Amino acid sequence: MRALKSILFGVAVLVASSAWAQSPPPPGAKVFFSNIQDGAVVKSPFLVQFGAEGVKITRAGLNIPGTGHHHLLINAVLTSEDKGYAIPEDSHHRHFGGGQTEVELNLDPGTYSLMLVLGDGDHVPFEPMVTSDKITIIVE
Ligand SMILES: [Cu+2]
Repeated sequence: MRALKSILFGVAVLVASSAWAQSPPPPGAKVFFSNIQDGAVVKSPFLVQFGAEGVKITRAGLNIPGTGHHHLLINAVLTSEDKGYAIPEDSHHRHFGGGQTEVELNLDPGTYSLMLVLGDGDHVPFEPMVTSDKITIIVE
């Protein structure tokens, strides 16, 4: 089932990559970490909560104006080359296509960067991108 899901996701990414343009973000949309700050020292497992303003967080696939869903980048960035494409899905790019607004992370000890990126119903970042600040955390 997991394999089928990732194949289906891959197909969706291919379709999204070729067929959909980027949409402008909802006016004034912001995303941010609401319970963790830059420089935080934590122990796994720990909860990361995603805040949003000016956008309604929904599940993926709806494509209703004014909505989007969260993506969490862990030790990753999106560059200008990623613009216009669906955000990849892997351990560094986590999708919350169910409309989730938090996640419990279980990371090995180390230093990590975390950043939120708001995506549209097709998992494509808005243009201009709506992201949180990129924060650095230390997992003990
Ligand atoms: Cu997504």
